[in-house]
Amino acid sequence: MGPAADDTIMIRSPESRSEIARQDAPPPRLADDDRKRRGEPGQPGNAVITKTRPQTKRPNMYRVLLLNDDYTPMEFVVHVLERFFNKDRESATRIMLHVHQNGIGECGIFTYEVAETKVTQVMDFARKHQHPLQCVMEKK
Ligand code: TYC
Repeated sequence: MGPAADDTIMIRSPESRSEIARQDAPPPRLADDDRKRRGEPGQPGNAVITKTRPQTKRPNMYRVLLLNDDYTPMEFVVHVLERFFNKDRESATRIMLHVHQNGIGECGIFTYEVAETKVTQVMDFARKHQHPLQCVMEKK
């Protein structure tokens, strides 16, 4: 069929053309497994479930904490926070004073292996300098 008798030609936007294409098109052909899953008649066979699910579980996180004691010098604790927890002097001092006044304080939150490494590094460093500083981790 060509143009209408009055020679009017309708110009359609791409959107309305695709609307019509969708109405006229046959339903999409189903793969064999789709027919089986929908319980339609077909060849008996071995259906393999291929549905996937995003594997994006968040890792468990661990707080690394410093404990207060009466002997470790304040300056040593500030140095530990700068060296192993990448704190600037101001935040390191704030955290050290928090531990000094409250008995315990958070240095950072990490995945298990990173937290474990930080605890080991701090404990080894304190022992090497003969300070009784304690560092622990706890699951969030
Ligand atoms: N309480 C210690 C002092 O007065 C300082 C200190 C702070 C020690 C924090 C440990 O985790 C600590 N010298």
